[in-house]
Amino acid sequence: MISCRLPKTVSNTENAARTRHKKAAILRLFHPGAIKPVLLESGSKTAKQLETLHFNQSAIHSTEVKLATDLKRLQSDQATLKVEDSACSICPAGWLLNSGNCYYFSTEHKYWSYAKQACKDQGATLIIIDNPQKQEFVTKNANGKQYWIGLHDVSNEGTFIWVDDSSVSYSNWDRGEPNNFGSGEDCVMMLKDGKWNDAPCVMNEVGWICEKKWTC
Ligand SMILES: [Ca+2]
Ligand SMILES: [Ca+2]
Repeated sequence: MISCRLPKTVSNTENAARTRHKKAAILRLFHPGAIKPVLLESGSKTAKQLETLHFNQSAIHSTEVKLATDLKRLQSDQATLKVEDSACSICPAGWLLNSGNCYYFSTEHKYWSYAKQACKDQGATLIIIDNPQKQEFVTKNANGKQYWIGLHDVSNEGTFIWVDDSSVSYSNWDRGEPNNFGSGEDCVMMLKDGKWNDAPCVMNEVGWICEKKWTC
């Protein structure tokens, strides 16, 4: 006996059942009970993002405040530097500026070692005249007086050195000088016309010239 299998057909009853099932699934999905957790999770994420944004905003604000403070400090520093810079062209009261150095021509008159110490006390040294331009400057400002300069041969007779122990590369000796006259002359003074003369270090009644670099 031959059996004949007919293609399976979906009955109306099955179709209706499937439709009901789909509807039920959709209703479950959009049921307040199902939507609430989704919304809660979404709200939680948004709150977290807002919190992060707020934190970042606070950090930016703090940075802005710090930058504003830094800017004020820099502007203040700049103003101070400007004041100091303008002071760079002015030597202390009573000193003369020449080629980046300040010079003091004493009104007192003392012996050489006193003069040396007096300059040291002012953060300076007895002048070292190591070029003709500096010589011209001090000659012009000598006002017809004699001044001790930072040259001597105290350590080694006949070998003159400057107070910073440098040797002599430029000189402006008067005629016949240095002559180590009499009982000895180991300290050098600048005569009224700017020429140099070795003289007794203990000789009083001589002024002195101090020199110091003016730095900013
Ligand atoms: Ca001498
Ligand atoms: Ca002499």
